[in-house]
Amino acid sequence: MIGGNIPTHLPEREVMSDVVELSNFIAGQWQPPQCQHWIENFSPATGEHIANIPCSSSEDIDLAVEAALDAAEQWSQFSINERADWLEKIADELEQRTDEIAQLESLDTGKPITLARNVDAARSVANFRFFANQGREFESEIFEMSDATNRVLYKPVGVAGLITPWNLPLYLLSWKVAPALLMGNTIVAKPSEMTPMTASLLAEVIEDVGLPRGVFNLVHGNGLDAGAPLTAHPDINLISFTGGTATGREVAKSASSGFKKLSLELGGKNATIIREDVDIESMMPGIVRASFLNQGQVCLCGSRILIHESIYDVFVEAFLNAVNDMIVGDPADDETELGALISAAHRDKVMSYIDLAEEEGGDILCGGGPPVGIPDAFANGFWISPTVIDGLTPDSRCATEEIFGPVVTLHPFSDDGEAIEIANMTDYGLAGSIWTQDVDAGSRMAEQIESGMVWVNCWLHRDLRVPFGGVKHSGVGREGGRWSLSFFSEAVNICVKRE
Ligand code: TXE
Repeated sequence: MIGGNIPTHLPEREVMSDVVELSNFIAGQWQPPQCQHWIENFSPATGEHIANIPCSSSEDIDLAVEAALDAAEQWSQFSINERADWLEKIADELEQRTDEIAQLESLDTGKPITLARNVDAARSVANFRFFANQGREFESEIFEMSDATNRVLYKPVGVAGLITPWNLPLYLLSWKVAPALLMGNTIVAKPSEMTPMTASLLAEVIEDVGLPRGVFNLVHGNGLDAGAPLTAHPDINLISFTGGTATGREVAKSASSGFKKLSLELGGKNATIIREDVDIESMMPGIVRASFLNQGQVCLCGSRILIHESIYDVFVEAFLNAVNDMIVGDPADDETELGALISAAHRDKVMSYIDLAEEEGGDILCGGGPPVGIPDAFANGFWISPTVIDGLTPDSRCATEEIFGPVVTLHPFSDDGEAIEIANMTDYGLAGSIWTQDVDAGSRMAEQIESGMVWVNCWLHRDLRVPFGGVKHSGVGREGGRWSLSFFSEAVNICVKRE
């Protein structure tokens, strides 16, 4: 059962009565935090104490940065093709451990095992393979002038500080590690203190494939004690951060004084627009997925559904039927569609928004609290059943602030113009989706939505070559495909004048 199902064969982890003790991985060595302080990690599904992780401090960050600096010269000497081969080896090794990744991710995050297997584990392997291929296809540009030749070199930036959140732990870490390594950087990674397991697994894989020591360093810990010293460290040249907008603001302040290269993937409050001509039945699975994937804890989730007034009642009835059919429960069960929220604090934050919705005049159409009849084993876990709220104005706090849970609000609109106006009514600008039989009209609307990504008749349909990132308070910069290669390198022009 959950909590007892922790692999015990991993040499770097000490297992004491089912509580795993994780270590930092610095200069190729597994080590405890210098201060010997630890953070307790809990299973979201059961509330059980499952791991102790290093509560690292600036001392550990200093050691990791020093190791990354020491390894930088050697790593930069490899050709991009050789580094692509390393990525491929990491992908192969991760692929061998797919089931273990899925189990650890499901245990650590409370997400359904099928999601962890099909999305988290699969995408983590795919990220390394994708960037390996990008490296092999990579060509530096040449710009000829009548009397000179310009060559563009892509040099490593130096030591990359990678900070990742808890919702898609290895998926997002691998999305940063793969291009950072490919372009010749060395790394200090700090994963979320709430989901440390698969970051340690990645470090094991990196050790197993024999990547030179110090090229990849892992420091566990919380944001203030480990994350902040990492972003402030003078020898960190680049920071790639995915997390909340408030934290992103702190990271940006810290990075700016050192003129570090910065990429921020932050929160979202994305609109799902249902036009009057939508085919409700065939599109409903996609719309429900956009609303509740990973318990709504994906920055791209459509947490506001805007519905044309002419089909409002019909759509809402069909939507509620589909939501009520979702299987909420044991994350380890293959049938489960919705698991637990990441922590007690996050569950309380989401619940506070549900309470606020009632104060703001909202009508809770379903959900609104823990699932009814949840088995005893999960009584101490962090659960909220899928919640649908009607009757809020589109400018209410619940409809404009990021809740990041299994909660959606419903809003009618009268024409495309009003839908766009509502969609753009938040400080966020990450993503959105439009559901319609008129794909031309949908595409025209998409252009007017203030966000980095808009899907028409689909959601989170990802081609890894395309730019990924947000506008407004959803972030700074783009990653994905050549945008990642560009971010994780310094483009240098060499101009040679001919005689
Ligand atoms: O994330 P944090 P939290 C949103 C979501 C959620 C809110 C807060 O709305 O409710 O953010 O979540 C590290 N310097 N998203 O508090 O704090 C931290 O240790 C450097 C959206 O869990 O942003 C972790 O590794 N690092 C998001 C990482 O930042 C710091 C996914 C993210 O944690 C730091 C998660 C500091 N001062 C939450 N403080 C998305 N975009 O998908 C914390 N960290």
